[in-house]
Amino acid sequence: MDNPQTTKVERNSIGLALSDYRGKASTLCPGCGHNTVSNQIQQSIFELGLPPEMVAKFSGIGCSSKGINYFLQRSFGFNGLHGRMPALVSGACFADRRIKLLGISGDGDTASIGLGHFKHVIRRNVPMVYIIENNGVYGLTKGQFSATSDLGLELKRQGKNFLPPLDLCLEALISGAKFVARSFAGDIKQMKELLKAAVMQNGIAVLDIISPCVTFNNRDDALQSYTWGRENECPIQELTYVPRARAIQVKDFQEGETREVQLHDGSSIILKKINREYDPTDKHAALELLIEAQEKRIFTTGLIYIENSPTNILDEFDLVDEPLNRLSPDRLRPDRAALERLNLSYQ
Ligand SMILES: Cc1ncc(C[n+]2csc(CCOP(=O)(O)OP(=O)(O)O)c2C)c(N)n1
Ligand code: SF4
Ligand SMILES: [Mg+2]
Repeated sequence: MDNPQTTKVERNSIGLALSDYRGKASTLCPGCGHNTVSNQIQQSIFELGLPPEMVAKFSGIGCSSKGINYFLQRSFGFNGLHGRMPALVSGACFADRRIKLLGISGDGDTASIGLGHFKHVIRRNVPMVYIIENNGVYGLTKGQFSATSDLGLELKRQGKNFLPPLDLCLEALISGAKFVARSFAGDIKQMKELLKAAVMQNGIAVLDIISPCVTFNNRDDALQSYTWGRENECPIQELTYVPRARAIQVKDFQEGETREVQLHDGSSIILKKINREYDPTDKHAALELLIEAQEKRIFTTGLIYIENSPTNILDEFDLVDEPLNRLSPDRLRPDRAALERLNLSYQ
């Protein structure tokens, strides 16, 4: 007999529970922003109804890069070298074009040692979601300044940072990224909707998430701290990702206040204006927004730029849809017997 006390487990469109998308228990500091990002990744892949086995996650080195262990335990995964995650994803995308590729990186991993790789993976439009968990320090090696540390940031053991920061959204935009967004670990609703849209993008999607390091860079006045983020975040829109199957039911949004941007698979993202007219399909407006944010220290979050990407790097190559590593032995050519005959002929 059913126990009436038993609570029903929520299932997604393919019948899986959220627990099917979990990873190992996190070993990061309690309160680290990276833990929130991991949670929202598993939540968004669950809500999208993607089988975990159709996702592969890659990273470099850093607390952020350790994060791939803490979500989607059933997915493929590879923890690589510092700053070299893009090279791994670039190789992997050719193995099976149906797999969704997630790259997790830190601001040190991307903006310092890996900047060249970051820019080239964008230029090549590798179909992936590139997530930077940006805390403005090298967390893993005990809090040195990174290339996104704020100018004038003072840290206990480092002194004062005298170098200006790089803005990774700006770098992504000028390198040709067709999806550029910024979010904040303290704004989980926005982050989740952006993650879902990013996963459904056809080419590269870059998501710079301000993800505070509570151990080395969380003073209230630090640009990448929770307090500063909560008090200063200026979202440019309220976002809702609408899957293809539900597109028809989304007519309750008021025209004029909202804007729908279609993604290549028929799903869309609904953008509800907050406090300024902003068109995320206008690259010049996106550049202006980012430069203004940098100059005036405005913590702008949301979908900064989107351009539908009908093709990506894989379309430049004559690839079959079904990857060779998924073919059963009886469909391989030459077959085993023919290979053996060939080998014998060389003896
Ligand atoms: C080639 C190389 N150089 C330096 C290091 C040392 N190292 C490990 S992690 C790291 C920086 C990590 O910072 P970030 O990417 O911002 O990640 P976080 O820990 O802040 O999440 C550095 C410099 C390394 N592992 N390999
Ligand atoms: S040192 Fe910082 S970045 Fe690393 S786990 Fe702790 S809070 Fe997170
Ligand atoms: Mg960092």
